Amino acid sequence: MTRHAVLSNESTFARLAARRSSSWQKRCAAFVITVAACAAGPAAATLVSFDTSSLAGSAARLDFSLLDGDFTENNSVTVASLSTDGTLGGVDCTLSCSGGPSYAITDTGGLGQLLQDLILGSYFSFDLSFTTNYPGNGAPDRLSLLLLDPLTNFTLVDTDLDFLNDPVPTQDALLVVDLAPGAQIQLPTATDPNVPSAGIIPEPGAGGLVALGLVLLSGQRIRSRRQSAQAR
Ligand SMILES: [Ca+2]
Ligand SMILES: [Ca+2]
Repeated sequence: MTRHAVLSNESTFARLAARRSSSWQKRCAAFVITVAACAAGPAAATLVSFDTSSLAGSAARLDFSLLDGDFTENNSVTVASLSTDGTLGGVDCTLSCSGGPSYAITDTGGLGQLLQDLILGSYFSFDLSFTTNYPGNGAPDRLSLLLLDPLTNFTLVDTDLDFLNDPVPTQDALLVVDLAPGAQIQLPTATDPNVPSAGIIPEPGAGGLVALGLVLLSGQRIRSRRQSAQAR
């Protein structure tokens, strides 16, 4: 092969590498822009599940209540993909609640509430997402989940998530979230009978996907710089 032919092959390779790199960069950039647009929506959902084997066969009522603490109508909670190997029964979504089977509750009027009756199996689970607005007046709005006897509305479980003296009180909750920036899902450390959380799993957040897209872009730039250097 002549020196001219080798140079010609090398410059063809460099052109192809540059074209492929440009195409990759365009695709990665489109991915980042798309995900960043999605990031403007509600907070990423978290999959929450509880092991209800100790109460399997019992009639129960899930009570998701969002109580206003800051005297401002500024927060909402979404409960989606409610699932169990027991039997889902009637739903009451009338109090500052809308939708179905994905439900949104708000703090409009001071209280939003979703009630879901069911016959318990060995677990129930749902996707939870929420806003975290808190202007600093009063107390943060509080979401609590209670597991109740549908006949009496008394709790079926004694838990150590008891906040009777708080501005927004709750007792024997299976889950509590105080809606303020940086809000964390609080779970009980003791339950009687035993209803342990089978785990909370954050769904892939938009922020993480944006970071992944940026890593792909920068990795592609490093590779294309190396290929250009080798082709020279
Ligand atoms: Ca509020
Ligand atoms: Ca208790």
